[in-house]
Amino acid sequence: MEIESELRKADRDSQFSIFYQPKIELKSGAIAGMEALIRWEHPKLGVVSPTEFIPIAEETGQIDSIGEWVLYQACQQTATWHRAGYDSLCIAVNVSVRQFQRRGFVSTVRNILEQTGLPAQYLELEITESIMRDVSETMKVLQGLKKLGVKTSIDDFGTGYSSLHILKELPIDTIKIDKTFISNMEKQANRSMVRSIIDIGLNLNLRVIAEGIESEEQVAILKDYHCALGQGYLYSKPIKAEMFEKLLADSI
Ligand code: G
Ligand code: G
Ligand code: MN
Ligand code: NA
Repeated sequence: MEIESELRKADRDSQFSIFYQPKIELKSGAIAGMEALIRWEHPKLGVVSPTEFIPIAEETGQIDSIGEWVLYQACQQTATWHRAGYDSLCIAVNVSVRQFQRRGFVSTVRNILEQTGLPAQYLELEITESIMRDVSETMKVLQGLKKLGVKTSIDDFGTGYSSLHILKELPIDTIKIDKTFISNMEKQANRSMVRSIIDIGLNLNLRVIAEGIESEEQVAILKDYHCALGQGYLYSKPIKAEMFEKLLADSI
């Protein structure tokens, strides 16, 4: 498979980069943090989307080292921004199930925090609902991360293997409402769904973030439902670090 072998050969530091998409406090409009999203530009293949290469990397196991690379870069960049004065920014990093369940994952995270100097409470790991398939293993890892002080979030919430019974037991911090619910909010049924998800989150003392926000109408509804945080093209697409710095400078 071409992608697999090209991925193996890829010089990370020259072909991979990380884009950042801001997370916004809906009430104030302030930037609360950002999500790190990997980008791969191959000299011949051009830009390869993560939706294409991440599943392959998950199958082959390459995700372990790619994921570590992302985590390190994202923590290092955030620590740099903290030193520049933006010291309340939180960084969210996507973690594949395979990576999350790999032995030693918690130590890897601890080492990266030590190496980069980023305090643990400013790191959030985004994992999907499929981690709920192996509750006892998931519980151990989540407890290890919690002990470290790292935050965790359930990404694409509402689209996957989800059990409210399990959700209630997991030591997580945030649920991230999937963008498919947000994009269809002009329909009453979808609005009710969004409202219910937010209420579940609030009742479980979790933070709730809506992703895929593209209009002011959506923001107004989400604020009305007491959703604290949002993310989406209305605010910004995922952008390069230099562009993100401009956004930070302009937002003061
Ligand atoms: O940025 P974009 O919308 O193209 O991302 C597409 C998909 O790739 C999303 O599901 C996103 O979570 C995933 N993705 C992006 N960066 C990473 C990463 O660093 N690690 C993992 N595991 N998934 C990522
Ligand atoms: O699975 P995950 O939530 O990590 O994926 C994030 C993906 O969603 C990224 O590829 C990002 O580019 C995309 N995304 C972010 N905001 C929006 C938005 O407002 N609209 C749409 N359609 N996609 C978005
Ligand atoms: Mn995500
Ligand atoms: Na998502």
